[in-house]
Amino acid sequence: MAGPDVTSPLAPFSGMSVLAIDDNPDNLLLVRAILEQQGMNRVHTESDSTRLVERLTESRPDLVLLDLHMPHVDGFEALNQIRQFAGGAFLPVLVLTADSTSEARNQALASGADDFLSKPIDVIEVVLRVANLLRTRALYVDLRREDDRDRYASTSASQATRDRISDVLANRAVVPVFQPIVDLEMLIIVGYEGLSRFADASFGGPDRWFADAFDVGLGVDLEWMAASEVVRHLDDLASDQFLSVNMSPATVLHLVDRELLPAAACPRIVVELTEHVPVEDYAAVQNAFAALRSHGARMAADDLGSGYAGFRHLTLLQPDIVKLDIALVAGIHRSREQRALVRALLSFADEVGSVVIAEGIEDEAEAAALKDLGVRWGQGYLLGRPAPLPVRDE
Ligand code: G
Ligand code: MN
Repeated sequence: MAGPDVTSPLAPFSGMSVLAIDDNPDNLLLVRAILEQQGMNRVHTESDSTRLVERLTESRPDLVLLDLHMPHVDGFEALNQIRQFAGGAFLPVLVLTADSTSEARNQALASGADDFLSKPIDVIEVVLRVANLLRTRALYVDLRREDDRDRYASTSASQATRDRISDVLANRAVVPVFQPIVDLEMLIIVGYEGLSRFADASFGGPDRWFADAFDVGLGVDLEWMAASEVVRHLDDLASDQFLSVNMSPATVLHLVDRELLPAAACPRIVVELTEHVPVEDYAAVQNAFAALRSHGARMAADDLGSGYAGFRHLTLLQPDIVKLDIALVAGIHRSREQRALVRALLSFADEVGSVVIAEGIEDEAEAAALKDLGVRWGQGYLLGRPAPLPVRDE
């Protein structure tokens, strides 16, 4: 037997499996001789077409060479069986037959043959056509392998994320920090926003942790746990200070079936509806919040001016508190447009009885501009960074 011929068009495919089906053993010998001469080393032949499926199963071919006129199972029936066996995978079939009529050719091609050659055969043509079909098959196999690898990688990545979040949930491994909300005129702390910090920052900041949790279906659980850890500290605040907790719309809905805190604590609680996720059903959010609200809890529209939160959001949510996003606040002393927007929102809030809090105040100039406009409460690095609560002496 000749070794692989590197100059053969079939050289790159020498390890691929070929199955030839023909009721004439002489034809099979010829096909085998041609292919093996070109270096193909997995050539299988079968003269009994009733054994087709069995041979497909054991030889796992990358290409089938198929005769048309055979007793019992003819080429057309064989094409059917091959398609069924392949089950949607790309398994090329080259029909090789003594029947040179155009009817036979067209019918074979219409029945799903990928190529058609009739006798007398030209050895070079057979080799070239086989090479073309195997090249496409190799491409298909490669792509499918890559696809499987990607799918595997992404399932194992999300399994790792699920494990990481589950760990945090099981150990309640989130640290609440508190950022003061300050009366800009009197410079006294009127309340705190509770935020969450995660010990391992290598996966990103808190926003990333919550987004990852939502990706693997654990977002509500993580937000709920974080909110519970925040409200546990309510009694560490002065009794005239309020405490603000963050929730996504999906988490707010669970205020119906889970208890966040006793009714008596509600008057000092603000639930900030984070606005990085759109609210799909305002009525559901209102209903879920109704019980807490009836006990005196307030709702804040968070991050106004950043994402989805627009006028429609304000009218449908009817928040008690409007929190202006840092995007509206940063550099406000230099921007007539930002001041005009804040003035409009202040007037709106005043009209409907809400209070405005400016977030992300980083310097005196911003604080002064906001105070001039009439914003009563502010929050930001200038006034205090998120931190564990100071120990209070009673
Ligand atoms: O979406 P929400 O407003 O709840 O997010 C508050 C986030 O903003 C926190 O992560 C907090 O650390 C951050 N933050 C608070 N004050 C400031 C500030 O003055 N400047 C900036 N850049 N970020 C702030
Ligand atoms: Mn917030």
